[in-house]
Amino acid sequence: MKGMKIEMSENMYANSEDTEFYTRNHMLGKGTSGTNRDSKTGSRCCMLTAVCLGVLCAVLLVALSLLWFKLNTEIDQLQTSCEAKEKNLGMLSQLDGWRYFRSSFYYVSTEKKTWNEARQHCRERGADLVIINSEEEQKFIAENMGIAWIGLTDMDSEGVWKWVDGSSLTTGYWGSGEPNSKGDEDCVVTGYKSTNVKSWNDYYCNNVEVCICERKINWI
Ligand code: 2F8
Ligand code: CA
Repeated sequence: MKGMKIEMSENMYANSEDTEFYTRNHMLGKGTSGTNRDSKTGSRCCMLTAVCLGVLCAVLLVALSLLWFKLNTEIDQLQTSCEAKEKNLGMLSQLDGWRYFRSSFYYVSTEKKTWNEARQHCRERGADLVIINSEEEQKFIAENMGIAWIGLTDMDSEGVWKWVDGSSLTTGYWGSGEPNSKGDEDCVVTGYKSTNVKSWNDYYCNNVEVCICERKINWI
């Protein structure tokens, strides 16, 4: 008897859970197969999201490709126009004695002057004595110009070589045994008795020599 009672009450609970499930789904309009429909709706949602993502990726890919193509075309055009400008500058500079090399114009004076006078001569032409920043630049100068003043001096502090813009010397192209000043050779010439790249000599500033002026181009 006691066992039957327990069974009956369990059935009652089971029935009441069924009723609750039916009522809830009925009210929601799902009927008894709601779980099935939920999963169908869910997978449709997933598919839609996947399609949307796919379309988005494709659009992005096309946009990036177009942008890449446009940038490359513009870079090519700029390069061509820069090359043409450089060529024109090279040709123009030869007309009035200035020579063009890697964003600078160079000019060798015809008159011989002391280092200070030479610097003044360059400045009057919107330039200054040459500052040599690379081996390529030194090679260009060594190949095209003879012995001449450059914009390097230790007149402010013996043995401390400074360029005319105040920057320190990092790489020097000194000739063999140079610099050898005992305090009286504070200015520098290039091409001293040599056409080698390494041809600098520290020299008396009051000697008279031709000079190399450099005028940098500001492209901006
Ligand atoms: O006139 C100064 C000049 O004299 C010599 O060159 C001829 C020195 N060279 C050597 O001692 C190798 C230069 O250093 C010096 O500046
Ligand atoms: Ca010397």
